[in-house]
Amino acid sequence: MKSNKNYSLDTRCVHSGIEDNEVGAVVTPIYQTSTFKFKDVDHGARLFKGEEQGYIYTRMRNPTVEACEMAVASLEGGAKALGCGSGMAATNLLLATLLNAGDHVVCSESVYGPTSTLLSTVYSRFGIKTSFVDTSDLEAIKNAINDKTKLIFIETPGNPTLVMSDIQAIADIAKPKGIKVAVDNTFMSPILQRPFELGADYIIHSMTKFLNGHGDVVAGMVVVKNEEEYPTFRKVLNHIGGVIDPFNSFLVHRGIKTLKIRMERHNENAMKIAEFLENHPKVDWVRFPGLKSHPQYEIGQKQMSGPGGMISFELKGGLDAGKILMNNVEVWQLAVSLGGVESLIQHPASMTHAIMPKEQREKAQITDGLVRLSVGIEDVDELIEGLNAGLDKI
Ligand code: LCS
Repeated sequence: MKSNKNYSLDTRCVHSGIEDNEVGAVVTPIYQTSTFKFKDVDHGARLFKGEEQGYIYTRMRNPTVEACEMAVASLEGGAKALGCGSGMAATNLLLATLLNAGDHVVCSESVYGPTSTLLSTVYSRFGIKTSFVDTSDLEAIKNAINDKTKLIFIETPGNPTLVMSDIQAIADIAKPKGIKVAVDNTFMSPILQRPFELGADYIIHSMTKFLNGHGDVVAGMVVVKNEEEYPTFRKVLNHIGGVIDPFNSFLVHRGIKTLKIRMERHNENAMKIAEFLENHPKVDWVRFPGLKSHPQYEIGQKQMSGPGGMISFELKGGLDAGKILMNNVEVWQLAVSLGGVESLIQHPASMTHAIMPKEQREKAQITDGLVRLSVGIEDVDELIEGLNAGLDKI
């Protein structure tokens, strides 16, 4: 898309990142090459010196990867994006670029398990301390900040509790203190939540989820709001490696074309399923951003344009009932990951968040009986029937 015109998200999903190429291909081709030929020695030297732009080596730049990066940067309204080999690689790139020994991070306590352990077991070894707090509570954030705080990392809605944090209010606390705000926007995608417009400085994605949307890729992305910060991020990524590859970039870029309509269907299906569960006699409680019973319902209404496809709930029979449900559902597949066209069911305490210490899980309200759904785009009545196949057995 050459024009600078501010196209709608619908149009950007289809067209962003597609650049002219020599043969006029409508879709950016897969440049499945590790390296690129120089015209002569001086040309190679100029590229390395940065005197001339061009492709050198795929860890540094690749046209297929760039097309995917441009698409995500465009959708998020950021200056640039950096494709990573997984969502965790994206989080690692963000932390490795921003933090120095002695720095302090404030992180949402309800985050994807490995994000929490990356900070508490890897970055802690380099002298970086993290306070895990309930970031839906602005006072808790203010109390956690100290004069070493460099970064507030929020995941909203948080995995798996769907606790929501007010991005704008958090940016308002951070900005006067020179603290940066990063948002993991994986659960919402740029279609449903726009962190840069709310004051965030960085966005990360596990593109394994909604952005790709088809359960066949592991990939991540860091998006930076300000162009000036991009070269530093690029340099760190070039040196720590962990880049996305051309084929996965192609697949994610293809997935993005249908992101808008997929998110609409995720919203609709999940809303109906959350209401069904909330009214079911065997269900104790449901957490879903679209339900008025959600403790941060108002925050969701303010900063999200849809509730998304993720639901957490607990059955009255706790973990034992949850196991019967998960072992007997139909259509739903018992698997981790999320955000794909296919509906998945899983048990966070023994699966995605098993790596978190039990006390930390309990503090973050990741109860042993919590069941998490990733609602896909199938026929919603059949999804409900599929859940009933398990619920009836309890
Ligand atoms: N951020 C969030 C919010 C996630 O849910 C995940 C993965 C990641 C980052 C890391 O992304 P990855 O490296 O896997 O691409 N969440 C998973 C989950 O809930 N089940 O399996 C993976």
